[in-house]
Amino acid sequence: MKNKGYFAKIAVAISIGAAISACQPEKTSKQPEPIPTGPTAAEAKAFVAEAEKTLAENYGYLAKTAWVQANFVTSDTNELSAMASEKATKLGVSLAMEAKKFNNLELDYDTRRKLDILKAGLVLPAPENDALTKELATITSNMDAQYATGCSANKECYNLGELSSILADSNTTHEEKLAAWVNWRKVSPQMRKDYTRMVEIANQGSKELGFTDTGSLWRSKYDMPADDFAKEMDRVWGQVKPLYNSLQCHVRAKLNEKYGDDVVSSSGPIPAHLLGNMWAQSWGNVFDDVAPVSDVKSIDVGERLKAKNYSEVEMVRTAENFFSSLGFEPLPDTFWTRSLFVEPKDRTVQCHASAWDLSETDYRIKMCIKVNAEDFVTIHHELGHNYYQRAYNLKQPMLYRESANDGFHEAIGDTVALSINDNYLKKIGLIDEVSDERGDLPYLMRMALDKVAFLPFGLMVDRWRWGVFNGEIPADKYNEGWWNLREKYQGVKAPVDRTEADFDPGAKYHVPGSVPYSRYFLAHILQFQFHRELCKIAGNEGPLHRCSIYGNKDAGAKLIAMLEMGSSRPWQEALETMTGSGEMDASAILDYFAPLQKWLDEQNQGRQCGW
Ligand code: X8Z
Ligand code: ZN
Repeated sequence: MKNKGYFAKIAVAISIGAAISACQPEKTSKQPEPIPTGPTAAEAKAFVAEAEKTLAENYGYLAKTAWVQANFVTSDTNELSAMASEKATKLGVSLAMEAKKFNNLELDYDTRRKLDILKAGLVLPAPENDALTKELATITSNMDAQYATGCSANKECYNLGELSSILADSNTTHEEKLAAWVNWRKVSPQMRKDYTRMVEIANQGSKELGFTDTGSLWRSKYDMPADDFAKEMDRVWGQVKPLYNSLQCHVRAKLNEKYGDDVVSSSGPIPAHLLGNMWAQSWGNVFDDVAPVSDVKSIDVGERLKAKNYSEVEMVRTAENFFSSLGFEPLPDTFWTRSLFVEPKDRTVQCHASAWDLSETDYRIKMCIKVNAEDFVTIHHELGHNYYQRAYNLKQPMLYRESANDGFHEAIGDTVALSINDNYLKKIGLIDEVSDERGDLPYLMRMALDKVAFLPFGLMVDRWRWGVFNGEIPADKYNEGWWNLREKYQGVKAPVDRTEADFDPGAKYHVPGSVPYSRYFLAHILQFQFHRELCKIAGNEGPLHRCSIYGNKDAGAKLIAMLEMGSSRPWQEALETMTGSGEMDASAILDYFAPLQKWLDEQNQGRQCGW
């Protein structure tokens, strides 16, 4: 599965520590007291081998329990899943503790790297205490189920898909949008108590593992010191912020024109319910309100899919075909029989899209697909996870069966989806004509509304969690802290007064689900770096947004080679293999949007930007 962190990969606690300590020499009274010696390099190696074996043996059970829970959300599956995750956490903690014992040894590269992976593998470590481990597993499973079910404490239930459609529709009134926005946030206040407790327990667990808090544990997974990683994100954000500010400024001006000063001010943050998305994280749905005027009609992929009567499964087949065109093997038959593509009518499922590897041959996605452009891209996103999983599962030992860093995992499908442009759509018969350069600005605007608008959201979610975990945002200021960051980074504000009776972070899947979010920020930068490089390999000479790598086996081979590395080398090396440089670099996204940036700057002349 691809959302719970490494130790979601494991199930049953088997103490391998016992086997290792049984190898210590026996003491006898006749011999002199031996000088106490620490563990040896050979023991470290043996421990790692045993850990990989244990993890592999236990992976399938946990994965299947989680799959069943996400596909049939009931109190029973919830309980079963909590039991499995409790055992997995215990095993994860015991392996991490054991791994720490080898801290001071000189070791070969792989043994050291694998020990480091074991030490930082958990997302929410519990302390070594049975009751607390059980409590943590229970509250996290409960929050997950509450989000999937969409019911408030007083049993009013909401359908996120339906509410999202109201926000996405540029013809609904702002009052209707506000009601949809507020209603979804009635689901989360009940999570606040559990969330607070979760933070306490996970922090205690993180401390036992030697981290100052859980946020520091999360930041330590990037092949650099935790503090440097936070600075690295800031550096990259600094590169793209001017582009974001220009976009925010233009969108605000257009929404101000549409709704008037009483609803959208022309100088402050934008009310969050008017940006076409439940969390104002990507703004593609306000395209019609903000698009450059052009004499060529801009292609709405969703409309084309509907016009051609695409089914949900056909959308997935089309995405598979793209990956096949790059040289990836087709997905196994079981992918098609075991995945969930359409929201079932007769039961509750966790509709948030995800991709799963249940074994080395069993890959699936779970998605409540709608026939629209956004979901078409998300399907590519999810398949990117599956192809990554298969690539490293077939080449790497258990502890390297992960992406170079979690941002890489999130970037692969998106990279491929950057090639969904007119040139590609014509090749697959979805459109008849490729538009000339008059179509460029509208196309870039569509892309920016999704990709550039996302960046500060991708950054702020974990700024909030880091603050929560290190105590800078105390439990009685969770909501205030959330909206301060929303405003600071995104220039977006709550459309109505919020108080600490609300728990708005809980209305975003990844918060109750404890899925770290920095990965998406990284992915939104990396995918443009990958795209630029793959386009170069494909011999593209035109602007980046007109390049499609569809059908290019050389680009595919480059991509596959990186995926097969899994997490065996530091991510900087994986990046270098792919792009020739190990630096995360926003110049690719800036290159891509350069024509739009120019246009936005012209539009914004005379407007007061910033908030
Ligand atoms: O959660 C996802 C994927 C699954 S990893 C659908 N994404 C983030 C979100 O929906 O908030 C993709 C983009 C950001
Ligand atoms: Zn993803």
